[in-house]
Amino acid sequence: MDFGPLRLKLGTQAYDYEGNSYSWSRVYGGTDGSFVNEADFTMGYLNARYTISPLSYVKASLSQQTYETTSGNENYLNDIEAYGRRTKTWGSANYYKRDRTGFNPVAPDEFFGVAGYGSQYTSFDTRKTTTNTISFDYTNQIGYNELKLGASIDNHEISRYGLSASGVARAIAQVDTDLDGLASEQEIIDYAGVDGAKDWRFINYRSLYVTNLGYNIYGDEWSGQYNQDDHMLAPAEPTQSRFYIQDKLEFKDVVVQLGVSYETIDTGAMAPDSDNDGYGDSDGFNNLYFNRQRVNRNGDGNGNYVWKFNTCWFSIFTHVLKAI
Ligand SMILES: [Ca+2]
Ligand SMILES: [Ca+2]
Repeated sequence: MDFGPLRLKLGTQAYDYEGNSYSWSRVYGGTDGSFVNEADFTMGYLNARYTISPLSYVKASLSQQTYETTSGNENYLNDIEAYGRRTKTWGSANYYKRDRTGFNPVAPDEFFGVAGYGSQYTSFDTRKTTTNTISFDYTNQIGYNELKLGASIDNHEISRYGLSASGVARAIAQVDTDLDGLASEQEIIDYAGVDGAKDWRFINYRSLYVTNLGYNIYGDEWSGQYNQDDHMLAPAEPTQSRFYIQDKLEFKDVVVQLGVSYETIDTGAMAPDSDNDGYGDSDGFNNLYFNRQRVNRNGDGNGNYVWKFNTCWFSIFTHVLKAI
């Protein structure tokens, strides 16, 4: 297609990866329970170049890229409560000959003359980053000068969830008196009492090194609202921006490049801000309100120390001076 001085380029790229790693010493009776990692990447872009004159042009670009990677036990992957679930059903990926504590499987080396831990892979981790970029550059040749200026904005959305899922299995095993691998409401009440049962799940997950950004602590994706009961958090959305201007001077036997750029990052993070100036402050942090072991982001109910989006900017100036 001929758009005269306008040239467009549209492109896309993607890959999908799945890797398994087996550790025979960890697995009893085969490869069940091994580690799996899945990753995919997609990218699309639109580049435009507009020729203003034989000596000047403008380039602009729009792109989006997404990278997602998840690793865990291949039998359960996203099903956190199934990690290490115990069942007496022979042939099940969840089969365990339990020891008398009820927590642990009997290690294979107690049956056979082999070295082994009798454990399954019990960590889970997933992360996803989407980046949208918009940029433009302008170039103009004026005599000895090649003048360039441009700007770009990158907006990221980052979510992540990870925990030591073996702790979930242990917590369930602690209350699971009928040995079906599940913690029923009644079993939790029998163990922790009616009041204790309300917090039982929260308290158990909290201690498992849970990382949750764009998720609650149980691994449910962002629902659109912060929630102190399950600690639902929004994905991180930092924005980076950059502006630069440079001049390249070409003489007979020397080239001089001079430029300046200005870069910023806005983390888009929330913090308790007591005086509304857009920055978290000691008064805000010193007066956190708690409710049943959760930080209560609603403050004292009178609008004090409410969590707000805080602006956090930083800038880098660079000067380039080069002679060749
Ligand atoms: Ca049960
Ligand atoms: Ca403040």
